[in-house]
Amino acid sequence: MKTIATIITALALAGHGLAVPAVEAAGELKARADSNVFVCDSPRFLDTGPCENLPVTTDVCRGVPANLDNKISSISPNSNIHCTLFDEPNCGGVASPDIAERVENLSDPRFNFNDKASSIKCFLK
Ligand SMILES: *[C@@H]1O[C@H](CO)[C@@H](O)[C@H](O)[C@H]1NC(C)=O
Ligand SMILES: [Ca+2]
Repeated sequence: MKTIATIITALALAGHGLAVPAVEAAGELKARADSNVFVCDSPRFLDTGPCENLPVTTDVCRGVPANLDNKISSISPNSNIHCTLFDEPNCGGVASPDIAERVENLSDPRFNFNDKASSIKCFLK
């Protein structure tokens, strides 16, 4: 037979369980946006290596294409977004500092993320 304490604990846990989906549901209401991030193998967006205009959905992690994996040296998010690079797939491992405008050279000590990115996640400004 359940004691009063067990029932109260169960009710408290159930209350907590209800609160989590409510928060997530609120998050779902926040608009996601499709945008783009321009990235290049070379610093200064030079065409001495491949460049790509990557489609991104805000708040959703995406992988860096194989031809630019561990190679991105310059990056320019669209003006409505800011982005974080990650050195592992699925936005794992080490995260870069926030990238809110074009960065011509990811070797810059403020970023120190040259030739490291394997995934990227962007957010609406
Ligand atoms: C990029 O930044 C690094 C570190 O400051 C520097 O050594 C390198 O010369 C820069 N590359 C270009 C192309 O500006
Ligand atoms: Ca590079």
